[in-house]
Amino acid sequence: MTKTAGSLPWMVLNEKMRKFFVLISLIGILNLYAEDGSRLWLPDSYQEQPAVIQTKVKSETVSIAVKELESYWKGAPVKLLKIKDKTLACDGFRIEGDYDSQVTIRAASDIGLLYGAYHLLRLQETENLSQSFKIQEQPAYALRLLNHWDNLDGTIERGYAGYSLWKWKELPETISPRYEQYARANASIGINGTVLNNVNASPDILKTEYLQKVRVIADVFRPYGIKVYLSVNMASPKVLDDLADADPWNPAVIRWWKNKAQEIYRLIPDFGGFLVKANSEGQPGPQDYGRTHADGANLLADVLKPYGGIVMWRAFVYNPDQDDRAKQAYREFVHLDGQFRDNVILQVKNGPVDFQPREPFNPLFGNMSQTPLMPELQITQEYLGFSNHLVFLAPQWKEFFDSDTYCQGEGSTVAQVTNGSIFPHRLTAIAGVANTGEDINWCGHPFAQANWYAFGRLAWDPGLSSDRIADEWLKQTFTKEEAFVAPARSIMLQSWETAVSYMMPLGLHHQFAWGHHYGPEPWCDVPGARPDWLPKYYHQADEEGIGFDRSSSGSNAVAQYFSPLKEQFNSLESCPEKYLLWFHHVPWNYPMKSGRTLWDEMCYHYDAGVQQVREFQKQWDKLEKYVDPERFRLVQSKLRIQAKDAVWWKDACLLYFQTFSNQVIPHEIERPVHELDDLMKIKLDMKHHN
Ligand code: GCV
Repeated sequence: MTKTAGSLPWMVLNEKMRKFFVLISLIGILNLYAEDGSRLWLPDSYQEQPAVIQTKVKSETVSIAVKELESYWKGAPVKLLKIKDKTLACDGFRIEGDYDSQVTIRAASDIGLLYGAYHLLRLQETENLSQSFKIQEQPAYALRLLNHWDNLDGTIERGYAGYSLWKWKELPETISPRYEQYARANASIGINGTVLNNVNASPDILKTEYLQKVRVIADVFRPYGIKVYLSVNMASPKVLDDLADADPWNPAVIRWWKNKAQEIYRLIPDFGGFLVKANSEGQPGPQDYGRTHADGANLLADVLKPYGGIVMWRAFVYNPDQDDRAKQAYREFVHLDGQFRDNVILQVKNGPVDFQPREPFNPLFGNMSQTPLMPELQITQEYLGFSNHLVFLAPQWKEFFDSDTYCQGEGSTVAQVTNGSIFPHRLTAIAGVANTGEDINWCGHPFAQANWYAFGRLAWDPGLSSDRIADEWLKQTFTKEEAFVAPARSIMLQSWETAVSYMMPLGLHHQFAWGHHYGPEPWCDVPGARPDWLPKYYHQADEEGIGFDRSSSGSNAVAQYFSPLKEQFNSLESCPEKYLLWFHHVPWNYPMKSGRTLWDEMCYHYDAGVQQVREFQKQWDKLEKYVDPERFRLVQSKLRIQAKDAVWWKDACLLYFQTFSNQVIPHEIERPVHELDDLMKIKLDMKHHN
């Protein structure tokens, strides 16, 4: 089914067709076999007798709110009121009322009313709404964005749910119905922007031909409050129009970008702005011409400024010539603090290396008071088992948000440093690298949808607990039955720590195979390869011990943190064990808090990870009667893969590190089932994923 730009599905259905679809969806609901996961967490119990919704506001956005409530709200009449109220930031809303008599949603903007409508429906699905209620909600970050690493040929870098949702070849004529479904899903969790293309950006995205396609997507997203942004390649003027160079100080280059901005805004008046990966992993950038990151960012900021656009400049930079990759973003950016235009925001990955299973927070957070910083989280599971492993990421992100930077004394958490409460920047934002693709269930693994959901909810309110988010998602996605929700939630809440245990416990990081980031290859050695792309660079295992010494006697990365954190990380005794091998090279016999030696503790962690996945399998199997067969079996089969992979990780890492520790694996632990030599021969064909 295709449709014309800007129209909504219910507008194109006549009454007969509507009834037909209601019937079809009823059959769908009754037929558990039809549950393919495409609905996500969105409401599905479409009612023939629409709810009573009153409003005087006339806009496409508010019509969506009305339609959603008419279709799915089962309670008393709802009034949507637009009011002038400074306590409601532009996207915020207030809901007051009683399930049985009257509910009023108030907001200062149309999109606030839509967010209020989705919130009300969420409450209906997840809480017991018999009491009267009064809720006020405001987002923590003004801009809540997804980043798609989607290429123009339809592939997705680090995407594990099929090809891209964006059908560039068909656009602008053909508009996939999924564009609107995508917008609806995002709006339901408060996401208000999306970067359509990969940060490893093709200059082609700025060709007129592509901008016309982007315009059509922007038109579909607009009523849902979603702005479109693009990743741009800094060499675009040179590549697309044969300019002599792409030097940000060259007047011809400046003119080129000015004209491009004008062209974009003529097509898309509310275009959000640019995301830039420059001088990183081979991407061109201002340093190619002896200019700084600030020079590059400011050039783009100046051309976007008249239209209200912003520049999100990434701080993901590293260079093999330097001593420690983890220190480099800080080194390149802190001295530029204060030099960026006010419509530039630095986009910083949560950790100092690269979305590893667990990292301490990036020390840039708290260290650039004059520059707004936006966290970049990775929803797609590049380093956490792709779409095969069940890993709920809210606990990882909570650990990050709640980390105390100490930049203004105790209690200066990453969330506060970035949401404008400690450094009062006008621009606040957060990005998540999307895990969506054209798979029918959007994300590959049914539980990977929970990470998309969790990102939206935490971008709105980083104070929400992982428990609450898991609970909400399960109830909306599967069933409200507590006998299902409680055990499934418990699996979700343990799953991240479990994956860390069987992959890289105690601060180990980047032990992935060359060519893909799925399985283990701690032994990997590729002649001539960049040293900082090899696991050995990170584990540093030798006969003495294991771990990267980032203490004051090593690379001194600890010095980039504020006191008392730097002292805490610096000392072997006070460093939290979860970060131990991140900051220290630790002797194999070092006594851990458990009373075990480091070697034994590592063995226990790997084994615990394996045992926990087996436990997840058992718990999941017990839930069969609550879940439709289709999703039940898919999760079941993926847990089998995860269990096998966990053993693979455990055996590979323990057998390999044992060649250095020369110690036995504690006898009470399950024995390895592989030979190291065999594991070293495994070469996965991951072409599709790279
Ligand atoms: C889009 C890591 C990933 C790359 C990714 C890069 C980035 O290196 O493996 O695929 O590129 O991060 O975030 O720019």
